Order: sequence, then structure tokens, then C-alpha cells
Amino acid sequence: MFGYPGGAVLPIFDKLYDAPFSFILTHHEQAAAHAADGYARVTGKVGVCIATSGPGATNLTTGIATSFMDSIPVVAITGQVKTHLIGNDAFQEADVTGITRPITKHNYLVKDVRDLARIVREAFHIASTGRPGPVAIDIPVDVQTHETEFNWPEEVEVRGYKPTYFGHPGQIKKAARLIAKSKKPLIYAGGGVIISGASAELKALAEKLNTPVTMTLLGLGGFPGTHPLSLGMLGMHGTAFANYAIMNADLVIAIGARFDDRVTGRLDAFAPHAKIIHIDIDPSSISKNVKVDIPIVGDAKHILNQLLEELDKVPDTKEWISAIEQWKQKHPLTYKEGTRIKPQYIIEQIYEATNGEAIIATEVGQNQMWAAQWYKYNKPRRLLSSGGLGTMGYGFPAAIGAKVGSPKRQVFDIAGDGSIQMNIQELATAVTNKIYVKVAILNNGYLGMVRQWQELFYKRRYSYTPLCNPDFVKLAESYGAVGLRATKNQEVRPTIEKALATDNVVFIDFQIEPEENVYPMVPAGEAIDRMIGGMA
Ligand SMILES: Cc1ncc(C[n+]2csc(CCOP(=O)(O)OP(=O)(O)O)c2C)c(N)n1
Ligand SMILES: [Mg+2]
Repeated sequence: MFGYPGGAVLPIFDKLYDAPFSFILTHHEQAAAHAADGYARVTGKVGVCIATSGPGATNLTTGIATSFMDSIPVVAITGQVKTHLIGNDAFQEADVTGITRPITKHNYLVKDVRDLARIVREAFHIASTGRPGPVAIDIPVDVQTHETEFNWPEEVEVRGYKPTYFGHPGQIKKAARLIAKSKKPLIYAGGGVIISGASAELKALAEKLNTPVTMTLLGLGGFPGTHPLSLGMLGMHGTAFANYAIMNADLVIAIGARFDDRVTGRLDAFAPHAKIIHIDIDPSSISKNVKVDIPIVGDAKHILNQLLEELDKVPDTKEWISAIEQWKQKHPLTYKEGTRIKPQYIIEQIYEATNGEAIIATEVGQNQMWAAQWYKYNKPRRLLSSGGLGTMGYGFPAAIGAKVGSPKRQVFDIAGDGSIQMNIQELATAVTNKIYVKVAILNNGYLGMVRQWQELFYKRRYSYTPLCNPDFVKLAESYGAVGLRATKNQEVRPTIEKALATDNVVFIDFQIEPEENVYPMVPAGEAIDRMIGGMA
């Protein structure tokens, strides 16, 4: 459990004093929510955070919204003012159920202590089943002190809540028929593949159909990034060959993905030649953005198993694969070397130094896109990134949560110099609790992604994007962490090795080419094969 105390949760914190599980005091409630999220993404279990009423609760909300957008199971517990004061503008009162309604899967205000055990049981059930998401429990401080008989319900019965797990057999049959007829099929895999634990089934399907796979940011690792059938990420900063593939495919099999605008670009031009099969556990995702031909509601793992069983005829994709190979050769992901350190090179070196085995958290901006493009994720639950909300300040506390969930693995936060300063106080949390994460700051002296848009679309008018940064090395040292710096290409690999060998929290200040851009790039609102830059 990650959290921060205050008046309205004092009774709970008194119990935490000798609780049989570990509690980690973060230094900002937002970080507690992100740490719980990072823990959940890495372990697949529910992450838990707690904060006091009023400002404690409102500080949690950015983290809760981050988890909501990315379907991450989190239970967020908040204190509330005394029951009889609710609605009175009491000290540190905020309408937490009101504020969190649109950013939670479900929320509760506990009015009677006799409901508490049932509500906690339900909250964990709702957070972790179906399409996962955050659940908030708001507990008035007087309810926290009331006594009752402890009754833990064995069964959970939530009225109106029954997620569908198995796909409709008729739809599976139709999908199998469509697949067999297709000449240019493409699998478009999202975070749902990872959430449902369907990686093995996805690999089996792709190999059986000899069909390429492209992934969303949250889907990376759901299919091995180094597999010959992998096209990497698609969309705004996707690979050219993934975007060409989806624009030329005659069949798109979308699995646990929601046709987000960062993926589709101009909607009416998206995948114009393709029939679409959409596998998703959330019926409200179906045909929300793009009209699909064969929806299959249910859990990806179950449905892929059903589909694998149903498929007796498979398409001949030889020509299609060779067309894709040509795009791959003609338009690979590239960058030009320069006199200053290139961020892409840093990520490549982190990949090599960690044998692709690290857990990578990212902040938001260019750093995030480079981490998605240049580290190859071969396994699920290895990349933690705020995809839906795009929350700067997510990566460092999420890395801390990830390291708690997976203590033996190296955990890197690929950070921007702007983003890291949004939760930099968590250096204290990491050092105090010996949570030895490594932070690679791609220090370009800018709010780089915004600067890139200003360069390309606002005539290089860099309005409030240059940053005045602290000395990150000294700052890390002042917290008792280790600070390293690299300013030249030759220093990159040895600095990474040194960080990996250091038994402490490490901040690396990589001073990179300040005006490097993320390419390829699809300008907002354009069709996704209209890429600029980075094309050989
Ligand atoms: C909380 C929050 N505020 C603002 C933004 C808008 N935004 C997106 S990327 C970015 C710049 C990030 O700068 P930095 O962390 O240095 O990363 P870089 O792009 O330079 O790698 C900003 C301001 C955001 N995503 N999140
Ligand atoms: Mg920056």
C-alpha cells in the first residue's frame, strides 16, 4: 500500500502502524496513486493507495484518472470528514465521490461501518475483473472508529455487473471465415492482450496465420518486439511500415485495443480497405470510434483460444509479408548520429546493457516515444507508460511501484527533464525505502514534445518550452541517491553500466541534442500514412 497520512485517515493509519503488509510513505499523494498503478501493471494484482480527505484526495485524482484511462486495477482509499459534516464545507472536505465518478470504474462512500467489509471486497473484485480500472472508497473518519462484527463475504454479487469472458460462438465462426478469405491480414494488439494474459495465444495466432502484428503503446510486449512478424508500434509515432500495413490491410484483427485517436489519425481515412474484427471485453468500446464488421465481446485470452480452435483454413500471406518486408527495408526506424548524444542511442544502449530484461517506465513527451520505439519489449508487463491520459510525472513513482512489485528486476524510468520535476520529491521515498530504481533523464533543456510541435507548426516560436533545470546530479546526491552525468557518446554505455552496478537509486543526467525530434510523425488530424520526417 502506498499513501500519505492526514487527519481524516488517522484511525486507519493507527492500524497501519502494525499491519502485516508493507506500507510505503510517498511524498505526494499523486505519487502514491502512480506507485499503486505501477505495482499493478507489473504484477497484474490490484495496487492500493490511501490519502486523507480534501487536498489529499484531490492530489490522488491525477493518478486515479491515469489508471482509469489505461484500465489498471487500483483501489484508492480516502478519508472523509465526519458523516454529519458532509456537505457543510467542513475543514478539508471535498466531494470525493463526485470528483472521482468520471475517473473511476466505480466508487463508494461508506456511510455505515457494517457495509465496510462488503465494500472493500467488492472494490477489489470490480477493480480487477472485466475491463479493470480504479475503484475509490471514501470513508468518513467517524465510520473508521465505529465497531462491528467482522464479516468477510466469500462471494461477491454486484447487481448489474457481469463481465462477459467467452466470445459468442457464432461471431467466432464468422471471424474464422473472414480470416481464411483474407489476403492481407494484420493484427492490431492493445493493452487488453497484456491485461488478459493472452500473449502466448496471440503469438500462436500470429504464427498460425503468418500474420504481422502491430501494437499500441500499451500493447508493446504483448507480442515479442524482436519477432519477425512484429511491426512495432503504430500511430502518430509508430513505424512507417506499421502504418503502411494498416492502411493497406484487407483485414484488421483488433485485440484489446480501442482505436484511440493517437492510433487512428484521421478517422475517415483509417484502414480504408479493411474489414475489422474487434475483440474487446468492454462492449462500450465496440464501434465507438471506428465501425467494426465483426465485434466479439469477451476476454482476449479465451477468445483467441476459441478462435485458434475454430480456424481450420488459414490465409496465404506470402505476398503480403513480402510487401511488408519491402516497407521495412525502405523505411526503417532510423536516426542520424550527431555531435551531441542522441536519445535514441541511449535507449538502444539501455536495451543492450539490460539484455532487454528491464522494466521500463516512462514519463510523457519525446522521452516516452523514444522509449516505445527503441527498446524492444519481448515480454508483457515490462513497459509502464501513461498512454491514455499522458501524465507527466507518472514514470518515476510508477517505477517505484514496479520495483516493489518486482524487486529482483532492474527498473528504469526513461524521463524528460520537465516530467521528472513533477514528482522529483519521490527521490526521498526511493532512497528511504531502498527501492533502487534508475532514472535516465533525457535532458534536452526543453519541454521537448511541445517544442517539437512549436518547431513544426508554430514557426519555431518556443513559447515557454525552454527549461531552467536544477543540477540533477547534485539534487540526487542531496537525497542520498547517486547522480551521474554523460555529455558525450562514449560516456553513454559506461554510465549505464555504472548505474546498473550501483546499489542505490541513480539519476543519470544525459545531456542530449536539444532539438532532436521524434520521427516518424503523423501530424494531428492527418491520415496515418501521411508521415513526416525520419523516413529513409
Ligand atoms: C501533467 C501534464 N502537463 C502537461 C502536459 C503536456 N506535455 C506533454 S509532453 C510535454 C513536455 C514534456 O517535457 P519533458 O518531460 O522534458 O519531455 P521531452 O518531451 O523533452 O522528452 C508537455 C508539457 C502533460 N502531458 N502532462
Ligand atoms: Mg525535455
